[in-house]
Amino acid sequence: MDSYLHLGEPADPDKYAVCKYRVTTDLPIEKAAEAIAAEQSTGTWTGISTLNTQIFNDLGARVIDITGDMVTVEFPTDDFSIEVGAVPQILSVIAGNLFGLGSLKGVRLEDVTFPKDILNQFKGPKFGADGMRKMLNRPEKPLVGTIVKPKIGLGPKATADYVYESGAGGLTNSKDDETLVDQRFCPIEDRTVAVAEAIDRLESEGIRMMHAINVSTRGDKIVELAEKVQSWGAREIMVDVITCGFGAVQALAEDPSIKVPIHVHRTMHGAFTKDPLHGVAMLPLTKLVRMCGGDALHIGTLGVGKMSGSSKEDSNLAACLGDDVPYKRMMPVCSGGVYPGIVEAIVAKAGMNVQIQAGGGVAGHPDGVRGGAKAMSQAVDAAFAGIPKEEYAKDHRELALALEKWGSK
Ligand code: RUB
Repeated sequence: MDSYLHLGEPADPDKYAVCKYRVTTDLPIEKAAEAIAAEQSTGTWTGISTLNTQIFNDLGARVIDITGDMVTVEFPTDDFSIEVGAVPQILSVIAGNLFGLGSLKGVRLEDVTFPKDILNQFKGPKFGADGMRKMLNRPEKPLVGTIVKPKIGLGPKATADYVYESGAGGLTNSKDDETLVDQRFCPIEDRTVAVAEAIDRLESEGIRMMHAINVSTRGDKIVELAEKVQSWGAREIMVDVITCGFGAVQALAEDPSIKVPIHVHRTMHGAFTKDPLHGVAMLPLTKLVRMCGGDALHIGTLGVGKMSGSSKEDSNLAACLGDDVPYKRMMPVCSGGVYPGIVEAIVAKAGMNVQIQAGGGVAGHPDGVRGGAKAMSQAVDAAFAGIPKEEYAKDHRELALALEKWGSK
């Protein structure tokens, strides 16, 4: 049998899924690379009598490049299930057993590029960034939002009041936090109805706003819950993609009865994205969420906010907004430790096609939620106009108070 090493052969993105793995090993790196290609396609730890040349040639993964610690492996399209849009099987191929291989000290999937045949199996976002902007009548400025805080504890009326105050202060978006779904202190039906009334009230005052209700639940119930939430007046829903699975996003996006955008939270991603030498980078996850139909996705704050991350997250921006895939653009959401003083820095990195949202950075404002919403909104207006925040704050009291309380970057 031939080797899995095909170094120097050009990648063929029409016939193969091309993956980049960062590998840490005591083995010669070629051996480690071969072990990955073998384990993830036709091989195992020893030679086997059932593997013939045809199977090996047709389905064997190929290591086509090794540069430093980065190994590029391509997987033939036929390694993937013919079932349309089968993310679990795709993940088992590109991000499965290899993480447990004893011969590797660490391995991290950094990127994946799918062939057209696979991309075309997916539908992408129903609304996407442009659809959301249209619904909000906000064509150019960054969307600006909040996460209702405290994360848990407010009842339906207090949540709706928070949303109303946020909209009255100028925010375009608000959302449930990732741990709030249907607790006793805030039943989802009562919350959705109360929030819908608040948003209707804002609309009657000429203000458009969206609030994402978190429908994260068991797989066999999520579409049903989203339908209910929609019938209670929700105009946007939220799903925690890692805890619910990509299939949940896909089921919601592809179900014809769901007619509202899907905000995708990535809670738990840090378990496998945080270690720079082991796990899965955010980029493959971003690509998969867009394929599955997320309309907006958290991508971090590009190294500026509270969650760890770096400017490498720029690649996530491109994966949300790039036109190299046959889908609508997905709204990148910058969130986690955001406050008015860092909005300018986020916009400098992310550009204008972004949703910037703050929880504590709104609810912690000295003037309360409306004041915090105004300060965030003013910070976005300043960045949009290219006016330094300190300058803008001279005649915008709420922004001035926020800069005084939290400083800036
Ligand atoms: C933000 C918060 C969110 C983060 C997660 O609250 O609780 O769950 O957005 O961020 P606050 P990400 O604004 O008070 O920090 O998924 O982007 O890492």
